Amino acid sequence: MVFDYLGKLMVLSLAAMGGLAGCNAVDHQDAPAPYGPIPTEAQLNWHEMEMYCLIHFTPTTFQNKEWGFGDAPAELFNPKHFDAYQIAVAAKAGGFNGLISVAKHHDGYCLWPTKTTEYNISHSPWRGGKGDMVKEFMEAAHKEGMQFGVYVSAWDRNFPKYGDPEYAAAYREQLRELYSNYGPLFISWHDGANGGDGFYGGANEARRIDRSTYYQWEEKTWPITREMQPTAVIFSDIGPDVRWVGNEKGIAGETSWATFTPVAPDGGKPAPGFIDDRFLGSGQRDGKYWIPAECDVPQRPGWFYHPEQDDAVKTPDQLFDLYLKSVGRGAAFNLGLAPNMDGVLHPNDVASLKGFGDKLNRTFAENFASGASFNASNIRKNQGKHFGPTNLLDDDRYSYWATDDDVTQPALIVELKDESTFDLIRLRENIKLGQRLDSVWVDVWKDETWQPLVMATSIGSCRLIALEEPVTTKQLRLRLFAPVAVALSDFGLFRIAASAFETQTNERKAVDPSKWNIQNNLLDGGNPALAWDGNKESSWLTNEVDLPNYVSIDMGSLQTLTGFGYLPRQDGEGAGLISHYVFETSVDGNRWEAVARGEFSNIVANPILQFVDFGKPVQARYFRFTVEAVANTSSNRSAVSIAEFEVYTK
Ligand code: FUL
Repeated sequence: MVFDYLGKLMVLSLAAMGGLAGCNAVDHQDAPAPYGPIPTEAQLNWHEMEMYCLIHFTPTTFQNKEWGFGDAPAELFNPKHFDAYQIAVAAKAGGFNGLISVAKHHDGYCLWPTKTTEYNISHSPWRGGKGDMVKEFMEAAHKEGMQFGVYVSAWDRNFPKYGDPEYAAAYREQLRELYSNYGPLFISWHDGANGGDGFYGGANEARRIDRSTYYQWEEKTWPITREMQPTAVIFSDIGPDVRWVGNEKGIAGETSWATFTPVAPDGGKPAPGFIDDRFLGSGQRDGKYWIPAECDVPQRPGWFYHPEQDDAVKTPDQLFDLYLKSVGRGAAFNLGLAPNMDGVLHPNDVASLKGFGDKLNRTFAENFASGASFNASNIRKNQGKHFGPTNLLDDDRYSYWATDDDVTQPALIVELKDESTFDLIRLRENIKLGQRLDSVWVDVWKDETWQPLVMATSIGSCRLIALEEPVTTKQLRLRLFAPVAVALSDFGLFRIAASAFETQTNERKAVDPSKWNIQNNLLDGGNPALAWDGNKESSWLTNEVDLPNYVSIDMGSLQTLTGFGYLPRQDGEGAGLISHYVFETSVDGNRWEAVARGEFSNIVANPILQFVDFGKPVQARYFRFTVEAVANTSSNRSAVSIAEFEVYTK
């Protein structure tokens, strides 16, 4: 397996360096000319992978946080039963084709023995300080026949010189180390979150950097990737090879073009974390570059493991739905895996991955189009062997049915071998020739006439169309629309398999808010009751207020509290998302005790329920919630928004 994989990457790197010619009909003298931007060899490899996993595991796991501040002692990271194979095997069972190690997250802790900072795995008791977790992930991935990649956070909340050129140079050195010692990589993943408060060697302050100039991405940083890892695609908000899809829900736009032109919010030069995000999900039909989307989404609500999320693991059906909305829209599916403090995946995560993999296997086991006969309105130069529709049924993503240059709206009648029932249609273009199709209509023959069934735009590397109801037929027709000759490589019909799945549950009981009265409210404006009306769609949105500021609530009677939950607004708007808070309780409404204080990390990209566990039960009749700061502003005057606020009891 490993050898196959290394061999493949070697061919890829030769191709990337020398422009090795392929041997399919793309190079045929009569092949259509490519249309628009086309993918590189590294991008083709990435398209073919379709699905891979991203593993978040650092001291942050041991702090039950989403973003470590950079101050956790290095010894805290001690996963006694760490098993990279358990994780790789589970991912493989889910059908995933690659693993990405978060080699360093925003907390700055390096999972490999780097020379660039003391804040690294060699100061952990794990493997007696001799361990290299990145290497163990790589070996496990290769053993399971998966490709390997690295995520290295550019933001570093530990590094004392973060913000100075010295850190930017150290970051590049970290990349060099990772590019040297961990085999050929399929991806180098660069996050957009960058700058803000942190430990910074004890400075404990907020630091902002100029996202477009600090890292010299194009001038100095990415050339290192190109030189040392020519097989790797570079992922970031702006590509240059793979773009962020603009959300952490795992969903690309219904229409999602592989072509895209990144621009900064001010119309100027973009950078990771500094981009006009309006077209990240949809791409642009006339985009200047081939920069397809990657849909990243955690398997649980958060990227890191939190015991209270054990019952919120996405089910196989949910994962399959995300697969349709990512891979099925020409993007990749990057699923976040979160090992627990032991260093393995929780049984719910393992079971869900297995259920998802089984569902995929069973769904795609039978292609009802195989054995079909075709009647095409046109075949390029009448050369059925090279450009005929039977090429749609082989497993080669680059063999294809093509039309003559002046036939841009062809039709294809498909006569199935047997009458069949299906609810999933797969279409693929030969993307070596670009993204050519504007749209495709699928019709079925019913009641002696052609009836339109469904249509889709942006076909590209893979388009999966799930039907609302299964359809039974023997004859279909495709109508294709393009500005140039078409080059369709695949047509498949499938039946989505059912799946059964059960998680261990972990119920939380919320205190009844109908008895609540506001004791004191310094968060003026809006309707506070919308924050405890049970409706996730409505929010309490205040006026601009000075921060920090608070609201205090009388719950009407003494309660035993175990934690609280803040659900950020769910309407996709960014205003008023709380980033820092204090939660206090009181028995008499006069004397207050702080029971929790902290950060709601990653609230902008992933606005999920923020659950805070108090660690031990607290008796209180009153609680006071202080908003210390909101995300995405350095001003201490801002609106505040709360979709739902809950406090939990035993
Ligand atoms: C985000 C980060 O801020 C999250 O913590 C996580 O790593 C995710 C994959 O990317 O932008």
